[in-house]
Amino acid sequence: MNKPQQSFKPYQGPAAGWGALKSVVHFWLDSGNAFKNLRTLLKTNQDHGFDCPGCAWGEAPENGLVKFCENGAKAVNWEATKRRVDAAFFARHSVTSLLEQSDYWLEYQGRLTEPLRYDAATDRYVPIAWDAAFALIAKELKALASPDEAEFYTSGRASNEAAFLYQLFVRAYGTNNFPDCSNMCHEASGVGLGRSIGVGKGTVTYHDLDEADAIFVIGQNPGTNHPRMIETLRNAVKRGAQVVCFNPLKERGLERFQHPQSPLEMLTNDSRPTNTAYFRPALGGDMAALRGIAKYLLQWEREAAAKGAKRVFDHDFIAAHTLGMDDYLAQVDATSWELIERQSGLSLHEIEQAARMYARAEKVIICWAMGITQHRHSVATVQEIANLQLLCGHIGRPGAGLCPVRGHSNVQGDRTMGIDEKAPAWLSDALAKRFAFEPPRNRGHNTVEAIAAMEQGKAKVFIGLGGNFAQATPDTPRTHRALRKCDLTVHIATKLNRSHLVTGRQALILPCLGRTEMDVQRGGKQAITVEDSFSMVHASAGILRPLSTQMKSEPAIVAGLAKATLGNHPVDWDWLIEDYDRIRDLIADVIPGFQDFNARLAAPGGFYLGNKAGRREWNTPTGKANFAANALLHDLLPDAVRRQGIKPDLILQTMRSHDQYNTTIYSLDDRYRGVKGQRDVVFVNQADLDRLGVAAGEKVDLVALWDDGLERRVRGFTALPFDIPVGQAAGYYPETNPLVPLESYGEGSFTPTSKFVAIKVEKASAGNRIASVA
Ligand SMILES: Nc1nc2c(c(=O)[nH]1)N[C@H]1C(S)=C(S)[C@@H](COP(=O)(O)OP(=O)(O)OC[C@H]3O[C@@H](n4cnc5c(=O)[nH]c(N)nc54)[C@H](O)[C@@H]3O)O[C@H]1N2
Ligand SMILES: Nc1nc2c(c(=O)[nH]1)N[C@H]1C(S)=C(S)[C@@H](COP(=O)(O)OP(=O)(O)OC[C@H]3O[C@@H](n4cnc5c(=O)[nH]c(N)nc54)[C@H](O)[C@@H]3O)O[C@H]1N2
Ligand SMILES: [Mo]
Repeated sequence: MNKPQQSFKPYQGPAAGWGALKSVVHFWLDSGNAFKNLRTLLKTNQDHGFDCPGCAWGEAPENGLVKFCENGAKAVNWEATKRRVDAAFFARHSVTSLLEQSDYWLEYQGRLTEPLRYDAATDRYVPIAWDAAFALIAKELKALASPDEAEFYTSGRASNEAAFLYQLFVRAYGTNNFPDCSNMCHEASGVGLGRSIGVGKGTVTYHDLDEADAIFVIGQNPGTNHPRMIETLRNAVKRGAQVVCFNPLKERGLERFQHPQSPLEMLTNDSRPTNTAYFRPALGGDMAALRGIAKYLLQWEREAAAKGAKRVFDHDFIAAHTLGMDDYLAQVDATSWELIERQSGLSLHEIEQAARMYARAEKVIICWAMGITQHRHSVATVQEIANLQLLCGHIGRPGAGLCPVRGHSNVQGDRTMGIDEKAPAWLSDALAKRFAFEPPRNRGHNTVEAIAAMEQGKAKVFIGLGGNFAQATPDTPRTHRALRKCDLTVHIATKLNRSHLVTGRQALILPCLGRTEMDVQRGGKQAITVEDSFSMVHASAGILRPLSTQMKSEPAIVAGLAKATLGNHPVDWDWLIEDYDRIRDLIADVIPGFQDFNARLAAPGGFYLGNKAGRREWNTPTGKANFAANALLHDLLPDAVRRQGIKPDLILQTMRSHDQYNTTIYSLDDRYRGVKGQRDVVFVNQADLDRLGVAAGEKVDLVALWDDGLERRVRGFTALPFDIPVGQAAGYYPETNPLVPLESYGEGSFTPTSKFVAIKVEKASAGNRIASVA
């Protein structure tokens, strides 16, 4: 691992293309497993292959031989490395010394290959036998005054089988404390869509996107985070559809794309546009922009009605399927153009242009991701997206619908399997009926509440099924202190990360198999299943031989935990994991839509779980789709910032670079933004740099504004002049997470407001990179 050269030079090329190919080859060779991994890459997303451990974008079942993208290839090579982190590694490194290393360095060290226990006396991880590890966890869990004193985190890579067993174990143990990555991600989509259309998932399938004549892409950077979506957008532009982007940054993947698997495009260095219109709103300004679109549509609808011309709204749909339009339209009338313009950061002319494209299209799909969901008013914004689509009947028709583009490759499936702190009544009923126990019915902790509970000493055991809780969550120093207060922290993981080093009084690391690896149980070779953003469920089976016989599959680890804690209650855990078909039979009994699960998996590409709203059936208390009459926020700045009485210098969004997967850092480069060899950077408009008296390349401190008396500061960030709207800043996650206050979360979603942090920019001060909270 060489020390990288730092540079910054705006990128001119298209997305993907030669740069992507070069990058794939680099990570492939660097895995130390090049020969095997070529075979591995070709099995990505194929029938009888494994599901890409990257994003949750779906597949056209009929597509050809190569079904991975640049970033999927990075994810595969990263997992399938030969490097290992074992007892010998920890003999060389104390935990305290490892804490000095970067997140990038930690994961680069390789795969976890044996179960490990933290030994406080030597400050090192030392080997522990699996049975002893399970027994230790069981002892701590049984010693708690209440099951609600334990937190069971899930990251979205866990398979359906692992997730189902996990929730079964945890509920049989007695709690609904299921903080999960979705709480920090698409929670607002789940809550908002649940209220509006009765299902917290997207309504479109892969093929709908090929039929739409307008695709709106809001608050999403698919060139990096869902690269296979770019081809869909390019094809849409090619066939004359509108692709309308709302993003404050000019993201390369939303501008031009060169297909790395098209020899002609590569050799002629040809590239194609991926949008037909690009709007750059204020951070958090999308709801105002969408309200503006609705206001134009309403104006045109009234004009059409007066003239007896073709109507803008779909009145048949509205009458048959919806409730609440009048209240909503009253709210639209009551929203002033002045507020819309000020809050959206767009001119009325731009909003009118977007509204025209919307109104002209017969079939509209709206896609969105973290630019929408990580705000205080994200539930209301998601509902505003649904309002628009309801007005014009763009739900439950081919080529039209709602498309929250999910993050982790099985985050949607984990929720389907019951990883949900708000255990729905149907699930508790189904579990009670199928098994001999009464599941808890109270609401458990989400991620923000879990941190608060650990901070207050109300939660004492933390178990993480994957992920990197210490780094992915907000208010980093505070969250670390909360984790350190625990009696026991346990991480089921593939690779070493900082969460493993932020130990409770006792700590364990349990090494698990990844997607790429063969999983052999008593009943033979096993496959797991996942669900993508389009509700397609399919099987995934790894092909690589695991680095060590000491690694266990996630279902086997969960079963081991459960058996040690509960004995053979409510199921015979050992018997279950001999053959995952048995787990799937249980899923079929409990989870709607999974009847004949094992048989249906045989179909190439898997099966469609179905989506009621996609069939115009509304699983809401009213039995109809609901318009939501939310007022715009009067002011996007939270009260806790305004009360402090200091005007923010900038509003910061925290986002992903091209070479990272959440807290996994593949390299310190961000190709499309022209950044090399560095991550402690802040992108700022030149006019703002001038106003703040900061020179390009100067080191600064970023300080968050919040009125609770705690200091939130990151030090020594390099200011980079960037094409970003005035008043905004952008930095990388997780480096900027110390700036996000734990109490700054979405109304109704509890999602940390990672895309809206009010900051001051100060001259760089001396001290640790992250200032510790007072
Ligand atoms: N390679 C790779 N793939 C990934 C991931 C990864 O880290 N790496 N992560 C996975 C996960 S878990 C997720 S959730 C997804 C995340 O996928 P994205 O949501 O695309 O991820 P972010 O980098 O957070 O990007 C947010 C985008 O929203 C824009 N944005 C920020 N604030 C606003 C706003 O207020 N309004 C608008 N209109 N735009 C805004 C930003 O400029 C940026 O382009 O990707 C998944 N796929
Ligand atoms: N400031 C800010 N914070 C954010 C975000 C943001 O945009 N800005 N985004 C949020 C979002 S959208 C999300 S989804 C969360 C992500 O939060 P998490 O899901 O908790 O984090 P990841 O970085 O995806 O987790 C990476 C770790 O997972 C483990 N891992 C990888 N593969 C496997 C596997 O197959 N099995 C198991 N058991 N472990 C595995 C590895 O040890 C790796 O180190 O972060 C959130 N935090
Ligand atoms: Mo996510």
